[in-house]
Amino acid sequence: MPAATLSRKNTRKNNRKSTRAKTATPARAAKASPASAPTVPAWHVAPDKTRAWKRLAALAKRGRAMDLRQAFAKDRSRGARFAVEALGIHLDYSKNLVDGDVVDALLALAKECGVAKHAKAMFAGEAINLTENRAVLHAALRAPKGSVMKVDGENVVPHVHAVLDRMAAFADAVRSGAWRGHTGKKITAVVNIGIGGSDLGPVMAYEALKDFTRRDIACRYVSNIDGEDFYEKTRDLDPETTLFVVSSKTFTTIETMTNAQTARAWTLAKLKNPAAVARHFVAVSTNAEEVAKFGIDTANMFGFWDWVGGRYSMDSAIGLSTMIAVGPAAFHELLAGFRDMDEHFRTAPAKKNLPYHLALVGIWNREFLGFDTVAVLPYCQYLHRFSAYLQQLDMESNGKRVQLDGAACRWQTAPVIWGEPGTNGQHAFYQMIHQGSSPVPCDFLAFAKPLHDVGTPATGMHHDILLANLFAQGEALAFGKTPAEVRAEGTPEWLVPHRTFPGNRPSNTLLCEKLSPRMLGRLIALYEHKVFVQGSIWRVNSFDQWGVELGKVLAKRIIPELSGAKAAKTGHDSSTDALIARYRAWRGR
Ligand code: G6Q
Repeated sequence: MPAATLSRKNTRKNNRKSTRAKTATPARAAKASPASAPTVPAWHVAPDKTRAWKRLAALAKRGRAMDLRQAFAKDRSRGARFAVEALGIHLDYSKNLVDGDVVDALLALAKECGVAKHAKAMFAGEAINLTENRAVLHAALRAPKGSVMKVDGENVVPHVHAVLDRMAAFADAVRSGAWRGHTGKKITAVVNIGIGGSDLGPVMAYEALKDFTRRDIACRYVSNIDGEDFYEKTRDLDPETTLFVVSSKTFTTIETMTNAQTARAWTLAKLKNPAAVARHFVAVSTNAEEVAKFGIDTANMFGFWDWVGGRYSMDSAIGLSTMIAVGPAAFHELLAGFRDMDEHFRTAPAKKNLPYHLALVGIWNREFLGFDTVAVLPYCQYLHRFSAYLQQLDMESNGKRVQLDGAACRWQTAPVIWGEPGTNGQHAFYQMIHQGSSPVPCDFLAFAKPLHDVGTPATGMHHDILLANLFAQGEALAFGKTPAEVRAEGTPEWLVPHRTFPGNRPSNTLLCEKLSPRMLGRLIALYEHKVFVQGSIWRVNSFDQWGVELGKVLAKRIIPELSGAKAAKTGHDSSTDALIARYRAWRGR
């Protein structure tokens, strides 16, 4: 028997075994939104009802007038005083417009708002996603084997590890070549089809951990319904050596399902035989029924659970492409990093707690100083998708305007998150950050030790130049350049205002030791918990996303109006009607 056939048989056997394991431990049935409003725990105090909030409001005037040059001159230890370090991550928030009173009041705010109690409820598997009556237990995805984390009285950790073990067996089979395509060839390209939470995390992680990936298997990510995405990502691939991972929690998302159908047709156009689907498609989903309907053998399905939100799922089976890329051992290191940060968040006192500080300074900037956006600026090319990932994590979680009980928020919630890697951004939009009319708080992020120390003292050491730029940006934003300093350089008087830098522009610097799967896990969990602390204080449900629904429903109605043979009487507003008519005309319909 040829080796390929033998190993294919073995993999089938493994899958059969693991399917049995999966069905023996069924995923908890999805719950529906409760019919009547759930009770919000009494300790979930609205922030503006706390003493700390009033204190912060009183301190805001002082914060807005703060001069960072003076603050640093007065307190030589400021850089060390307003910094927290844990797990190889040094967070310096001293270049924000804060003083000891502000930090004390922010910590008191977290306490009065019951953040620790809320976190305890989350880790205990309580249904803190109140509008959907679901537990929020992404922390269980990285819980160690043998530990206990319960949802509805059931320990979910064994289920998590059963799936992780199946993923590892599958990833190893693909990596070793034991898993072959329909015509017996080795897989050389893995294409993840997914969108939103089923895409952004896996892409970000693949890019971030590229140095840890094998180069003989390329991973690509198709998300957009725009056919150009599928076209470009597959145009140089061979169906015989391509494996599609269809990643969709619901398996009903129009973009993903359409791309998956297109991928199926693309595969069968060459391989002809529908039996090829079983060798070239696997699914990651909570919906076995839809997976089977699509034609994927549920033996090739990797499950997760309704207590994992899409944007918190990259360390679940949604990370299958990541695991294939970096291997099971490195994926487990990534999980260990998440776990390190979970433990730190759960157990470190708020005063020394990284997620608390990042979150609290953010609330100060957003609410009390009135800054609307945050730029996340990694000085690391491998993290070039990190800001895009955080956009969803932060804005889909906390971009809400009503509280848990439906009352309007009387405070600002999620800022706009945006960013690009440094130093590229410096040559693009930093002008606005330094001299624009609205200050933009920045999170600078870098690793002290490079993965590749490129350059020589003679040609220039890339990493030293990179980090020097990062430190310089924080300095320039905080301390600026006064008109007197500009004049002292002999600048003509009329040019002085143009060349002056106002300073007092806030930034955090996150200096980490070295990028690794473990460090990446720590960083992602740091931001997950930062978002949690903020959502908790803002008293919003960080785990639903009703705001994405309306557009989807309207699009479904418009699709036939665009493609129908005859223009229908659509009855939209005059703007939408005219746009539809123009589209049809230009498409010759
Ligand atoms: C994330 C959101 C959303 C979701 C996508 C894809 O928290 O719920 O971004 O991940 O809409 O959904 P499916 O995985 O169900 O296709």
